[in-house]
Amino acid sequence: MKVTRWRSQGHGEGISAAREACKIPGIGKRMAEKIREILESGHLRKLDYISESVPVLETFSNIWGAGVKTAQMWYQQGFRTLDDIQMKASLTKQQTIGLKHYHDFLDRMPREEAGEIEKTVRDMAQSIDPSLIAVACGSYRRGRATCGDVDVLITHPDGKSHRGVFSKILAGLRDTGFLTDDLVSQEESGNQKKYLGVCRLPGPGHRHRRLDIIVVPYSEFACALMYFTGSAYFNRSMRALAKTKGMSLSEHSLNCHVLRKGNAKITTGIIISTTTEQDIFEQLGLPYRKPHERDW
Ligand code: DCP
Ligand code: MG
Ligand code: MN
Repeated sequence: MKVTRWRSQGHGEGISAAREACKIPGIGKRMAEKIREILESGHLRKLDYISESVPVLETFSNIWGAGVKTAQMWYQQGFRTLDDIQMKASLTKQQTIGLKHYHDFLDRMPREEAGEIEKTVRDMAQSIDPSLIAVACGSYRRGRATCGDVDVLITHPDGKSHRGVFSKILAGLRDTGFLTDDLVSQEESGNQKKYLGVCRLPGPGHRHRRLDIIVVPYSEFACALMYFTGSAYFNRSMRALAKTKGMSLSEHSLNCHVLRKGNAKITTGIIISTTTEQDIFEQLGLPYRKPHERDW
């Protein structure tokens, strides 16, 4: 962290300026002490501590499953390197996997590789039921040249045969050795099921890659597709826009006649049937944007 150092012209002026500063409403004792330290020495020692800890905290919070709080705790326990974490920290199952694949997970894969991973999941799904739809969303669908992970959405056009395929697909992918680790083996959100894990393409030279899979009912396909395509920022703007129109948008549905009191929803409103992403844009009164135009 770069800190601009500044020094008062003369000692006397520094002291009197510090006294002046303390009179400003809202400047309490602690802040006044910091102002005094800077004016007297041209330096704030606390910043040295912060600038030392920042790169370490960043290294630690890049471990999958470790957030800022965990990183800070480890720093306070005296750990400074990944070796320290490996040898001394107590890790959750997820963090152990995150540490094992630390460098692979930070490396973004070329989109061609993401395409091969998508195909592997699709082939497995369609070996179970040839009518299943499996499509990679996320940064891949937005056309990015590199992808941090692969986000595969699975559904069935008959509206019911998506049920029960989630565990079959995962079991199949485990049996072939394609899936190597599970981070979250099943997360449920309404009628949607989500898997977060790790895979590796067969053959030499392939790294471990993060893979997310969701299985959704066909009635939620359009909203799930839009959500899972992102970007996260685009999703936030779309939700905010829906709100201004008395509507709500989620990975499940687009609703209208939503009553809110401040930020709280009073009624969930009525689901507007949406078959395609175009329908969602249209209902929100927006011109359609292709996935690669949602990359912000
Ligand atoms: N998503 C969201 N809000 C979040 C996280 C995710 O709306 N906090 C949605 C939008 C994302 C999609 O899920 O595009 C997939 O999430 P990823 O974390 O895989 O993000 P991307 O695929 O967009 O980028 P990356 O290449 O880093 O995986
Ligand atoms: Mg992704
Ligand atoms: Mn993802």
